[in-house]
Amino acid sequence: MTADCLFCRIVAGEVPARVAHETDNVLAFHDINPQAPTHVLVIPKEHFRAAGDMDPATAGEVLQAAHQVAKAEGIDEDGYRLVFNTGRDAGQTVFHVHCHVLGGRPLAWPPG
Ligand code: IU
Repeated sequence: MTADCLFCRIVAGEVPARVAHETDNVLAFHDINPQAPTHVLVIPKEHFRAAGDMDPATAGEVLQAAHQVAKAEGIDEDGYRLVFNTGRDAGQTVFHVHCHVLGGRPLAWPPG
């Protein structure tokens, strides 16, 4: 736990979140400012700054959970997007790695 990290505080139950999925190592919750009909964030409970900092097992669990969220939300058949914003140019604002699960409408490409 990193005391000044918002997502660590969500994992600790100190900040409320609408949980979509949880395992021993991973938590998924609905984004507070959704950009699509389904917008869920999947995070490892352990604090890592960005995607490349995760060990392979944790990264795999995050991806597996993201797919389970997509199935549970009913967006797996029409399609969905997984996004790890990494660093300033990508617009990362919370420095506890999170996988955005976006779907429920056609998503434009390329991203802005
Ligand atoms: P980013 O990839 O670091 O830009 O995404 C951070 C996300 O965290 C963003 O979509 C916010 O809406 C979301 N979020 C949240 O769900 N709850 C919060 O309290 C805060 C940010 I601050």
